[in-house]
Order: sequence, then C-alpha cells, then structure tokens
Amino acid sequence: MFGAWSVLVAALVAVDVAVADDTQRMRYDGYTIHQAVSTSHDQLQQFMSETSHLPLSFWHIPHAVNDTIDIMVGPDVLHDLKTVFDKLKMESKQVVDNVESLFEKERRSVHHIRRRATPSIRSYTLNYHSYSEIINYLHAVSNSTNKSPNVHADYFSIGKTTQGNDQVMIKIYRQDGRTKPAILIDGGIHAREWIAPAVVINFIYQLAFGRDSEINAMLDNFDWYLLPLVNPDGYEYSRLRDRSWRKTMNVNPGSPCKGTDANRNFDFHWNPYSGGSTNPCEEVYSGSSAFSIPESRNLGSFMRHHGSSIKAYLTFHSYGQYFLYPYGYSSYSVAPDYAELASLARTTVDAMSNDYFIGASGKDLYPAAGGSDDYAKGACGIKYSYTVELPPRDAFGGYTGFILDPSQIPEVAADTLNGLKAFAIELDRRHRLRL
Ligand code: 0X9
Ligand code: ZN
Repeated sequence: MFGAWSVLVAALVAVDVAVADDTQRMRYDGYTIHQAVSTSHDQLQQFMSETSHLPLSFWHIPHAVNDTIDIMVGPDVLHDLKTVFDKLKMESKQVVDNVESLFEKERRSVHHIRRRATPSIRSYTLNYHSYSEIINYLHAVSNSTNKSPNVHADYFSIGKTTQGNDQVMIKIYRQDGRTKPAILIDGGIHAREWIAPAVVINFIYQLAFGRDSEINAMLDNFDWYLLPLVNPDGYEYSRLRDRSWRKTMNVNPGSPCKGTDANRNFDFHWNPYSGGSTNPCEEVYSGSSAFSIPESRNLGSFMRHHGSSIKAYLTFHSYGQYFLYPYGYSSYSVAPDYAELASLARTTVDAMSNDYFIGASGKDLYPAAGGSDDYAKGACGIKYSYTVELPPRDAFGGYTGFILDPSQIPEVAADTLNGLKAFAIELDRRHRLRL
C-alpha cells in the first residue's frame, strides 16, 4: 500500500509542473456560447449548411427538432453566426459570455481539490486526473485487490495510441471457479468529455473495494473489463493545450489539422457522409478509412476477440443525459431486437435519479456512422450495446456542458452506479433465462 502512495505523490508533483506551463494553452478570451432551437428538420438542415464554412465548435449537436444546439464561437465569427440565426428566424440566446473564464474556473477548482487531497486510492475518484495519474491509479487498484483472497484486478494494455501511449484496461473479477459472461465499459473516446473517464474510474473503485450485496452480485455474475481512457493523447491535449479538443492526435497527411473523431472511425457501415466528415479540420473527421487510427482499431480488435463472452458494452460520453442503443449509422437502421435493448435501458434509467432519454441513436437522435456502439453490436455480436451521454442535460441552466466542476463527480458517479447495479441484475436475470 505504501508503494502505491509514493507513486501517487510523485505523479501529483509531475502533473503540477505540466499544468504550470500555460504558455502554449489555447485561450478562449471573448469566445461565447449560444444556444438555439430549431423548429423543423428543414430549418436544422439549412442551418447546418449555411454555417458549414464557419469555424464553429458544436458543443451539442442538434439531436432532434426542438432540441437545443449549443455552439461556441470566436469574437470574429459572431457576426456571421448571428446573420444566419436572423436569416433563418431562429431564436437564440448567449449562454456563456466568456468561455475562457469558464475554463479558468474549472482549472482553479481542479487545482484546489488537488492541493487539499490526502493521498489515497480514493482521492483519485474525487477529481479529474492526468493520464499518468490514471495509470498509477489502475496499478494501485490491481496491487491492492490482488492481495485480497478472491477479487482480482488484472492490468493490461490493449494497444498503443498514435503517440505511443498505452490504452490501459483493467479486468476485475472474482475467482470462484465459475465461467462468467463479461461486461465491457469504456470512457473518454472524446477528449473533452472528462466526466466520462471520471465515472469509469469511480466505478472501478466500487467494484474493487465496495462490498455491498449488489457489488458482490455484480462480481459473482460477471467479469468486468474497464477501459477508462480510450483516447489518452486527446485527453492530455484537452488538459494541457485546448480544453475544447474532441479528437485523437494523429497527423493527417496533406492537412495542417490533426486528429480523427474516434467515434466515427469504427469499421461497421463506416461512412463520413453520415454524421462524420472527410475534412481533417472538422471535429467529426471520420478518418481516411475505417480503423485508420489505432485508438478505434485496438478497441475494435479487443471487442472482436472477446465478443462471444461479452454480453454488454457501455460507452460513456457527455453530455445531455441520453441512453442510446444501435444503430447510429443511419436514421433508418434500428436494431431488430431494439425492444429488448430499450427495456434494459428503462430498468437502468429507472434506478437513477437523473432523468435520461432512451432512444435509438440514428433514428431518434442524429445519424453518425462509425461509432463504437454500432461496431460492438453489428460486428462483434455484443447484444446489449449502449452509448450513455452523462449529465448535465440542460447544459446552461447552472451547469456548463463539458465543464462539470470536479465537485460534481461523486454525485454523477453515485447515480450512474445505481443504474449499473440495476443493469447488472436485470442482465443476469435475462442471461439465466437465456433471453
Ligand atoms: O456523436 C457522438 O459520437 C456521440 N455524441 S457526443 O455528443 N458525445 O459526441 C453519440 C454517438 C451515438 N452512437 C452512434 N452514432 N453510433
Ligand atoms: Zn462523446
């Protein structure tokens, strides 16, 4: 235990130094966020095409008619954006007056909690952490659980990212001589959605050290594969250089822009023209081909190799409070067994106090091809595959989109844990009945 603590303290010092180097950080002084509502499909489509040439950052892509569109815009482009709003007679309001202050407030909060933290494994669950701290945490979890008689945590890499970082997974299981089905959970495909890895880190803690009857049942009935950070390169870039970064960090030959949207790059009905892009400078760039980047390729090959034992896959994103099931590759493609997926989602959401919208990715929301959820189900036969968009929902009614203060982590994690407990109980019931 002492060993794990000293690793932890060393890591905290190293990261503080990195955070102190602010010289190359992208600043968002004078950037504003606007929330608009579209009242028809036509208007939404027209809006997307009229703004396609503008350098906007969509924090919340319009999911449906009457859903909000959250857009971050720089001071130089604000006039052009407002012209489009006026032209299409769309109502909008400015919900953030200075994005840089929002980011700065979060940085201060992270720093403050870090300084007050007493080094312990639990302290990792209460804040956002660097990639190297997350690695140390997973090491510490596996070192301590492996001393207990029957709960094990095996730490391994599923492969390396473009920048040579390991995509680190931990398998948590109870060794009792039974062969069990497995559940795969990941977070952090999108760099800026920090609450997602934080929730997975909290869940790892509960599985490894929580001992209530539901956690015990979760370990009696399933093996758990947990990958808290699918995209460590992008995550580090969002921590140290650009808080709004979504993609991976690969170089795109012939383009000045880096990165691929890993959730557009999986090899199942891959199609940049469906919710993705062929332009490397866009946030939803689908890559030069399916599985062109290692982040999605490695995760995909893990799913393929373990597909027959994995019964469920949950991939955590943010934000909006959606519990989505496949398929997402087009608006016309709902999984044939969608009713079973929807009812398991209903059981899960009923156990949570935050209200989640349940729906089919492509049909009920927006089509986006190349997602990890579609690949898990369509190419690997993982029946229960979901994308979970974590809180907040009303992003600007007190919360601020991806910028969820670290003091909110415990509440979101505890609510998600209640959902996961109900999910595992119901999945086990169906498994036993061979449903
Ligand atoms: O667009 C995405 O990749 C996800 N939403 S997010 O705001 N976190 O970016 C939703 C993915 C849903 N699944 C598929 N379209 N396959
Ligand atoms: Zn996402």
